[in-house]
Amino acid sequence: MSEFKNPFSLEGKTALITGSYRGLGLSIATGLAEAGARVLINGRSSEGVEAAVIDLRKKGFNADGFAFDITDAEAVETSITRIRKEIGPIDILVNSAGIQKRNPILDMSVEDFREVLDVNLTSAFIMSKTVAVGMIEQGFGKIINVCSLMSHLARPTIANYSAAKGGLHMLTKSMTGEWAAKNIQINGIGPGYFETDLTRPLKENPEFDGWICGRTPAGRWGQPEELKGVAVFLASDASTFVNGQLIMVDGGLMAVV
Ligand code: GCO
Repeated sequence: MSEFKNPFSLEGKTALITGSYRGLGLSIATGLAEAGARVLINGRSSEGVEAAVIDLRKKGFNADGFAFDITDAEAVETSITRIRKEIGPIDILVNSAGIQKRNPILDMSVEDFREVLDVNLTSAFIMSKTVAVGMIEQGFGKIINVCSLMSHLARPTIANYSAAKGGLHMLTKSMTGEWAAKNIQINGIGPGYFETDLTRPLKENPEFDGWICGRTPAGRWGQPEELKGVAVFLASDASTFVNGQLIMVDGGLMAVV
């Protein structure tokens, strides 16, 4: 009988996850580590990155940290060169970094629009085009873009975030058009409403909390650990013919009016 190879194993793989010292990014990084990957934690805060790496190592995972600004093309180039030299090739890139600056459009500053687009969309362009060079050289790679419910739907006060996440969905498809033939699989994950620091003001608003629980068929908010499985699937050999897709993890919200 042939030896069974677990298609979901990430043993021997190195994954770089942006914005991963907390929130959904940290949960995704933890899930990839649990599947056997060496995980590279990123964020602008060196203290936050260091604390996350220490905690992951305490749990027995193979983790390192690289604090750099993913919106700065030069810093990205320098950091990816350093990672390739100190760690080795990057097999999996997760573009998870994201910020939120809520305001009605008429009250939203151009700066707040630009900053959200920069962190939530342009950073994924910069990171992916930099990391893809090595993936093309080695003949394989995985890019996972953390999109959103807002890649499909809008709601008042988050025009910047929705424009960014809608763009990230199309960037996922654009990367597929150019890199799928190089054996790079590029896909998106679309979280619904999850309990994180970013959504805490919403969860703590009884009216909004009640609306989400009523609007979501599962009747509740998602928990960060519930993103691990789809991230491992898209990062693994179980998805080598899955490309350009956006897999919603939203408790059914997109499926039911
Ligand atoms: C909001 C929230 C959402 C969630 C998530 C949903 O203000 O409505 O911040 O944008 O963060 O993106 O998928």
